[in-house]
Amino acid sequence: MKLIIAIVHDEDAGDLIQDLTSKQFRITKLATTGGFLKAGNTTLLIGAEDEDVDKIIDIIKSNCQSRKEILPSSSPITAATGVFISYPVEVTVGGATVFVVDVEKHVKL
Ligand code: 2BA
Repeated sequence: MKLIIAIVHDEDAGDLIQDLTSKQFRITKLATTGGFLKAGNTTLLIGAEDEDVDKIIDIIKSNCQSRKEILPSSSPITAATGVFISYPVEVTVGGATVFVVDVEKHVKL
């Protein structure tokens, strides 16, 4: 068994969850925050049989698109001008960031 940890954009999460659950995959949704942008994203925990992993990754791929996000960034106040300059930085976020890890034991009590 594997645990798939998928970090996806909040806007893609609803359709992805709908698609996964309609195909009988079990998921847990966590509200998470990206360390770099400090913006909300969604992390899904998906316990899956080994033979389903590629199928699930395909479903994630078909529901999650990459996006450009603008990160406001500021230069320090310069001694010469005393001016605080703000300039945007563009980063490309996702599709999805996916980790697949081995599950040593899975029990339901
Ligand atoms: P964030 O950490 O908010 O990162 C958002 C996007 O900012 C990243 O998109 C990447 O394009 C850029 N970015 C992140 N760190 C950067 C850095 N040090 N320098 C320059 N650009 C940087 P993605 O790579 O698609 O990541 C989307 C979200 O997935 C991340 O949100 C984070 O929550 C998660 N993530 C990505 N890689 C991870 C990893 N190795 N471990 C844990 N979480 C990860």
